[in-house]
Amino acid sequence: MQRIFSGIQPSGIPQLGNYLGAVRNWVALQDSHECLYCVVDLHAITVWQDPAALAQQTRELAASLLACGIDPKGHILFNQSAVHAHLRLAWIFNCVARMGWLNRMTQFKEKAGKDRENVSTGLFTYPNLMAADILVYHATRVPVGDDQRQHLELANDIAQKFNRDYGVDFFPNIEPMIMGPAARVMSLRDGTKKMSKSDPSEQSRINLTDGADEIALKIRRAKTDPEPLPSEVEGLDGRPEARNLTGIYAALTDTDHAGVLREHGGKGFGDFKKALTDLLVAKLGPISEETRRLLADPGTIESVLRDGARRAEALATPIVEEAERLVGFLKV
Ligand code: AQP
Repeated sequence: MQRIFSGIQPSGIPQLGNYLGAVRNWVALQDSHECLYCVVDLHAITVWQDPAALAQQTRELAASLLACGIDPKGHILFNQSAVHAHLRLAWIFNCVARMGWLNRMTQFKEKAGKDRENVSTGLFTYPNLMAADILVYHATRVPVGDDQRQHLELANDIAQKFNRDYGVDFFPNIEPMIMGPAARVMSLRDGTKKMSKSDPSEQSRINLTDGADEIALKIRRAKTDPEPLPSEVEGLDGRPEARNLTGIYAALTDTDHAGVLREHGGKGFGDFKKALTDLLVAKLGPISEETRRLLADPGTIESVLRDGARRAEALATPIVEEAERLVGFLKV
């Protein structure tokens, strides 16, 4: 069975893009793969996190993943800071990766924006830690949203350079698994910007904890254009907001843009938004309810994470120790 690793940051409440681009696929992959799913709190602090909120966000995210259907007994669910092997390998990778490679990362450019001199060095070296997260388990498949493709290419560059530098065939090649019509869900306020849990505008995203009224309001306010929905997919060209809403609908009904337009082409946004709201409420309602139920017992969530960390550590330790031996560290 192939081993999968994937992570999600406890940097806020998980949003619809996290669910459609990642978590929903994580659940499906449990049937056919050995899965490690990680709440990546080390990554989260690459941008400022309120210390009083971070631990609770970690619990909330774990609860939400369990509510979505992650199975912590058949697979492994844990928080990153609890398994030190990630950091040991990340340091080695900091010394393997080249500045030029990291300089090309579009996520860094987007997140740093004009304030490049003032962002943390952790934000810059984030892809090296991400490579370590995956390779410390010799995982070969990584289900992620489309936005992470470039980071996975970099992880492969790091693995290959390590193998070349040390004359070994130690780290495997990683294969991104980018799935579904909603591989990239866009902001409800701007169809050219990705939906994000840390977007300052609450109206830009659907949170997995939103109730029916919040979902209805956010979809009603979602930016659109004055034209009705087209009947053909080509009619979505140059209409990013229309494409985004039909993409969300398609992902939730396991169809594609063409399928949605066959059903809704020619309708105005008023009608389509009503149908989309009903669908979102039906799909997300049970998740938010179960998340709330789990959060009432934080001790159980913590013990799930503790057990996952123990099992993850047992897999990662021999691999990081071998990497350290290859590098030439003296074991005393
Ligand atoms: N809008 C999105 N569409 C599709 N997939 C998405 N993912 C995130 N946003 C979208 C996927 O969710 C997984 C976990 O992401 P993450 O939380 O580790 O980091 P992120 O991609 O930076 O997500 P956010 O919500 O935008 O977080 P913040 O605001 O903290 O930066 C990844 O597989 C990602 O592709």
